[in-house]
Amino acid sequence: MSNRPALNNARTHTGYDAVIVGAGFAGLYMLYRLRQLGLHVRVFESGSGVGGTWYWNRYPGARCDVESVQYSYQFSDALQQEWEWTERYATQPEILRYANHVADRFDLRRDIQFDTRITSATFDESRAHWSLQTQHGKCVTAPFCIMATGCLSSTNTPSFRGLDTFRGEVYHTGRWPHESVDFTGKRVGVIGTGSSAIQSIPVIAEQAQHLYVFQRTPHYTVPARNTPLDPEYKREVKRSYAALRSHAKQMFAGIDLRLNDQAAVQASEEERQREYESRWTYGGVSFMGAFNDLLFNEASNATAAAFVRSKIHEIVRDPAIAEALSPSYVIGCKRLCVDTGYYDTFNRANVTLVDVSKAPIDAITPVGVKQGTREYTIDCLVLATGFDAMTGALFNIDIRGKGGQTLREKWLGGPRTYLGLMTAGFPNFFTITGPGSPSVLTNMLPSIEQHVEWITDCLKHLRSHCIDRIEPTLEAENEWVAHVNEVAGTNLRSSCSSWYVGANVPGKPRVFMPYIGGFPAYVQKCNAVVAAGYRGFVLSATSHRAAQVIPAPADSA
Ligand code: N01
Repeated sequence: MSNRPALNNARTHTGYDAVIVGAGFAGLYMLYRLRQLGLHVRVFESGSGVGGTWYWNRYPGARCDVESVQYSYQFSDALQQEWEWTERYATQPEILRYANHVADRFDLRRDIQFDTRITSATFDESRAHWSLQTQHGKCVTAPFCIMATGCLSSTNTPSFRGLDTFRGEVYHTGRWPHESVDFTGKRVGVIGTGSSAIQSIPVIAEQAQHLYVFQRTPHYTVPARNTPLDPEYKREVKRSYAALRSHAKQMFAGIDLRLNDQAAVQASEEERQREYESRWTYGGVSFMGAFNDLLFNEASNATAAAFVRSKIHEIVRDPAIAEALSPSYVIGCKRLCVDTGYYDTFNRANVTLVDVSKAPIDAITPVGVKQGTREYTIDCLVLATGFDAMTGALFNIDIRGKGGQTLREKWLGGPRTYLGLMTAGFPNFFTITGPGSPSVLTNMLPSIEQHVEWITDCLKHLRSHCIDRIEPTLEAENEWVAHVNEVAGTNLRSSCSSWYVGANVPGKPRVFMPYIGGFPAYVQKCNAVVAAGYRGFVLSATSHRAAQVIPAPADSA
């Protein structure tokens, strides 16, 4: 055992200073930082390898829609200088190679236990530690429990009648097999038309004998314009990485994007068309940066939505299919998708769009998908039906805080956190990119790094002050939840049925889960809380020290 100071007197010989659940980008970096702090840490990962979402989401065409030079860690300049991204948007295999490279480069694997799902986490008040149970019946203890379980990791499989009777293969985009899947000569059905479907449909269509796309709601998508990265561009990025990263941190989504600080309603029709056209040609999510009011003003938003609809009608030859593919709700409300050849795929003779918006899928039969009296015969079924976002992965674990209260009970009406980092009644329990933080509305990598660094600094602070317990006050939490809801109410993103509000999972409370105040403002708030001595948190020592209560200020929001 090393001579580093232990964080908690209650640590047992079987215990760790901290347990991290998940070995995706959040878990890997958390392990790296806590190890640097000298802590004895164990990571538990249900998969057989690192990478989290990029370990599981291996569906055809999977790639990130944040540009590769930005969707990467920045904590190590040596790492960002040595790693070579090959394309503007990295494919899933390339991102997974990167995650593996990070794990090896920083020698992280020796503290990660793979193929081990955590089934429960219980706070033991008398010993002030967390007891975690693995699927193999083992128990580990640690004073600190850190959830790096991801925002989009618990898959959503709708309860289609007869699904278990289907005789062909069923795949979920979020749990794609590791072996290669070949659809050549097969009749394939894809249910869903979100980001995962929009990326996989053009690739599956090229292989399949026939592809049926079952669409409940059309999603807006813009072209990626993916391309191999030019060596000179890469050299330039590497020369100026620090400036790029620091500029990105000042941007709303933590991404260095071209934003136009002009309102769409103030621009002329001609200016608007020019701007939208230029962004359509450039490609990617910067389309929504065309004007600064697209997510705040319905009339402005309608101009961008109409532009995309006009593009769909330009690309798709059959006007009825083009119309069926055209969304009518606010653009950007459901997450904007980024595609390569999606709309054009519907010009293929071997692709059929099936509208299930008015007449839903009745059942899956042994040989196909049934809608009313019509049955679509297929050999393979792809469920691109998304995730139980933000809370699903946490609820899959039986988490119990003080007094045996479960997280499920506490969040019955929707997630309640302070800063998306902690929740009252669950001391020493952290959620990396948890609900109530910007997370999924931003580039996940800088958001992960910011949370990991905040938690690391927090544990360092506790140790240097001989404090072994931290928990938000209910008052601070209530104020934060109210602020998160208030900000969401001002943004058009909360105006439709999306996974942001839990609408895709029957029975899930309709609450806008991420914080939509923007990355820079959020970081400022987190830093201000620390500068004020962990305002809104109760810091206490289990034994001889009196609790320090730092009250939440009126302006904690
Ligand atoms: O999931 P989704 P996803 N009957 O929830 C449909 C990230 N991501 O995996 O819209 C019929 O968006 C559902 O229909 P509707 C990204 O943040 C990123 O595609 O609810 N259809 C919808 O069409 C993304 O937003 C990347 O009416 C049903 C689809 O299934 C998030 O993950 C790539 C149904 C689900 O779409 C989730 O994306 C991929 C039913 N009963 C994902 N139930 C990149 O970085 C659901 N649907 C590029």
